[in-house]
Amino acid sequence: MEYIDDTIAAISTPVGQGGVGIVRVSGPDAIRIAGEMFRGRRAPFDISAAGTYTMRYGEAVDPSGGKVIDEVLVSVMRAPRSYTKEDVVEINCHGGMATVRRVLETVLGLGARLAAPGEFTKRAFLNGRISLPQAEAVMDLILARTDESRRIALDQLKGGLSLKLEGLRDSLIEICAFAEAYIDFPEDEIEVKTNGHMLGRISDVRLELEKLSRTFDEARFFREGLSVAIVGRPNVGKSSLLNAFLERDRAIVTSIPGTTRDVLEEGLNIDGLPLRIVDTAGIRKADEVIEKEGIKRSLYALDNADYVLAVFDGSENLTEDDMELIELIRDKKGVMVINKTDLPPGISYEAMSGSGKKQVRISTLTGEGLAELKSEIIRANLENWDEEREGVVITNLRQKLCLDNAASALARSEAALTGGQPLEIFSIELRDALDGIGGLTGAVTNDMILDKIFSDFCIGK
Ligand SMILES: Nc1nc2c(ncn2[C@@H]2O[C@H](COP(=O)(O)OP(=O)(O)OP(=O)(O)O)[C@@H](O)[C@H]2O)c(=O)[nH]1
Ligand SMILES: [Mg+2]
Repeated sequence: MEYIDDTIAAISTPVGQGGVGIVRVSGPDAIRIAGEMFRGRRAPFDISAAGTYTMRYGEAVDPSGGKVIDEVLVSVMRAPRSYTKEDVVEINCHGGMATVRRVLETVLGLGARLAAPGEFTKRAFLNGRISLPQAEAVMDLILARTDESRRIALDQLKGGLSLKLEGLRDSLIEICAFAEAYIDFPEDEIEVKTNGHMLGRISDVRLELEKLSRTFDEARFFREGLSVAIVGRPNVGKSSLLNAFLERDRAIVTSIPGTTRDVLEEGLNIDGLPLRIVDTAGIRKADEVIEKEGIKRSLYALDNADYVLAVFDGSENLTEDDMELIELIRDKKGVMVINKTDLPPGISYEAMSGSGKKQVRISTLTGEGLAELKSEIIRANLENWDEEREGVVITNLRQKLCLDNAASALARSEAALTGGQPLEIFSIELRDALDGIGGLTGAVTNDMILDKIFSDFCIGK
């Protein structure tokens, strides 16, 4: 891995007005540069004499003319105990755009290079201070908007995921070495007993990888929100359900079928799980242009939702439109919501049970069943979450793909072994799995992948 050993600098605080702005400098010249533009407030002070983890109050000056740029606090963190494991200096100045920029320009004028997005964190990774998932957790933490996503990112920053994967990798390496010893000494026929032992260990690792991979969706729900579409034929009470969830009259509700014409999205929080809930136009055979367009959008929302609430009117018999909806949602994750339980029942529950989906009976009018519906949404989407939130979770698609690749390579290695194929094939698949895991943690990687990961970061981190 190519490592560029120069000094980089960037503004680490958001660009705009703020109380304080920070220019961060990292690399072999960081302390020299800070020294050349710093003047102690009362007595002269040489930054290069400052101890690690110290902060100095003074003025940033233009080294050419000696003009004062701003009052500053300069903190010094010496290698290797810094964010990047290099010498790091942070110049705290007033947080105005002109001031922060001027300080940065001065630092660049003294020989630093403007840092690329994520370059400080990339150095922390290349210098071995953090693993790749930890680097990604830094970005997740910066982007976290809910308390739960903050907690997930922080957990990953602690390095639990890499630690766990390292353990799994070690046990695969052992099996691999074992198998390769047999390849090198073919006269020692591999025993059926050892075969079974290796198979058992491999499938244990594969199950662990698959379980980790599944945590991705659930973690994503916390980060981006679970998208929930309320669908059904007209007049069953979809908009009423949205309003009941939000506890306000957000959507127009009337007794005229076809009231809702467009999709309507709102944010909602259930037990800390953020939902993006969408009310849609009633789906039926329609001729009118606006309604047809509305229904098109309903179908799109249905397709794109993580979870659907299929609403039915419990006071009426199932109609053809209802039957078609049941068909439409057959392969979607979701629940049947039977509304209007305050009215005399007219629906045949048996006719619905063929769908295989769970039914929840509610009345948006009286509020009956709403709590049960909420807990069903949580239950269905966060089945293993309680257990997982204490452990490690997968937070991005890159990590998930690495895991899935590793798991399928392991499945192939198992098939090779049980199918009596040559051990070479078995060992190639095992090595593929090892590469998948190594790619996740960053033990095996290349410049292109790293550039892709870090280019998504913000500048100054
Ligand atoms: N009795 C009773 N009436 C309800 C209930 N929920 C909704 N309604 C009534 O059903 C009618 C339709 O409600 P909406 O919420 O507009 O139905 P919708 O599914 O959004 O209808 P479209 O927008 O036309 O697709 C209104 O007159 C509501 O007052 C309920 O739980 N009980
Ligand atoms: Mg409506």
